[in-house]
Amino acid sequence: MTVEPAEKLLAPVLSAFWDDPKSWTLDTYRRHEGYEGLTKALAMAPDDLIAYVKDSGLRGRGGAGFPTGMKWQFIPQGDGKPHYLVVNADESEPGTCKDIPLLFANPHALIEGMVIACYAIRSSHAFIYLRGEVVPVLRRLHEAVREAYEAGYLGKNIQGSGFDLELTVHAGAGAYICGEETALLDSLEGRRGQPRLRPPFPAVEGLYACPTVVNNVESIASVPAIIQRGKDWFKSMGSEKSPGFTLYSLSGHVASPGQYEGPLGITLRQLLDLSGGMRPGHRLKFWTPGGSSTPMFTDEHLDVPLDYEGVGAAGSMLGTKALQCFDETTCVVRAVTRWTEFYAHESCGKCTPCREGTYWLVQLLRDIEAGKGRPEDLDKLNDIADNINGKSFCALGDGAAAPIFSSLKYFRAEYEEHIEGKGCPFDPARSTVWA
Ligand code: L3W
Ligand code: SF4
Repeated sequence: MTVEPAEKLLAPVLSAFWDDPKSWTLDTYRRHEGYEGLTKALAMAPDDLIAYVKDSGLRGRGGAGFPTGMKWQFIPQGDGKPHYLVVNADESEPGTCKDIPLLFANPHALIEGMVIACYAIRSSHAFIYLRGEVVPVLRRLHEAVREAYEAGYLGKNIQGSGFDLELTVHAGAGAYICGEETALLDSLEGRRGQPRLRPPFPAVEGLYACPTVVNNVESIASVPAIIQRGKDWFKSMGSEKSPGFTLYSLSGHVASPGQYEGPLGITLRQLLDLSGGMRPGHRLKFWTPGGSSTPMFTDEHLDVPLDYEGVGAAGSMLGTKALQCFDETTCVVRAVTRWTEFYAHESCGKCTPCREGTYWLVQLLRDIEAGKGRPEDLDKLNDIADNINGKSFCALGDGAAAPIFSSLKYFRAEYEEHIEGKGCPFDPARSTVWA
């Protein structure tokens, strides 16, 4: 696995020893301060631990950036009900490739973080909901959980603290919608994965109708380092409202795709400088800051700080920090068509705007790409996306609308070229781009 640290800016944390031989074993993890954060955490009172994570400013790394400590604080205490922690490892957002590599190379960071989180929210049973297709990761995770039980980091009376925790690894069946937290809970309960109405949020009524924290893999895996090295160390990186380090997935027409760990607030220009830039002889045309569900950017946005506020102010969302970069040889209509086909395929069908709207978007986009588009189709695309956005039951609908709006905003002329020229200007048979 290739890990290119953003070394000029920050020493890597979660990816610090991914290149060590057998980086995934307990022995290697312990050689790198593994489970020392847990020892410190178990010496704290649970409420103090929650307050500490809240003060660190850690925000959810799954897409929405919700404050992690605040989410833990929502779990009612003294309610007599079981509490659960569910880790969302159903990584499926197009372009996103950071949780799976993290689990493959360093699974104990997640397990340690889970024990700390469960101690804080007073949960005695935790679950990892893993994307089912990644069988090698599933095997490695099972092995790491076995090691943790054997070493007394899981099970009864963890490290002599009197705290007990059982951890279950569950493999999903490969539906994108099961990455939506409430669909994930339905799937984990054995039902068809479809989003639930919120509120009640999972923190009040989640798994088996009990208070449940659902956190992304990277969010929980970041906790041990925060406890071990301190919240001030964490806050010394990133920006005031988006502190800390994070994993970026860099993909597409770049010289060195891979996972890059750096502070929040770094720019794509800096990441490209560190990683060798676009592939030789080509220039950036458009990119996504957080997967295809986030509005696309162009080369005018290279200096946007990659934190929640910076990306938001520039008109998009940080999302999963999946930086998909496309050069001038890419047809934006074709890229948007492929993404929209994905959303139409993965739409769970529960609500009409998304189920019907994504279908019609695909029909229009395919026609335009094939040279059968009409001038009025562009307004129709916009109208359909407008009827999906904010009117769907869950965030998948908004995600499907995002590339339509943003591509029409920045590349309307390219759509028009397809319609007027009755075909794709990037088609090798018609184009000078490929010559
Ligand atoms: C208790 C309240 N809890 C909010 C919790 C809520 C959830 C979290 C964020 O979508 C985004 C989406 C995708 N009491 C609460 C509360 N919460 N208010 O906070 O909630 P929310 O609704 O802002 O976001 P979400 O529905 O969880 C997540 C975007 O992420 N995304 C895709 C992600 C894909 C992956 C992946 O493949 N690994 O993560 C890309 O951008 O569009 O906007 O926990 O319960 N009052
Ligand atoms: Fe299902 Fe799409 Fe509606 Fe979400 S927006 S509930 S995925 S049909």
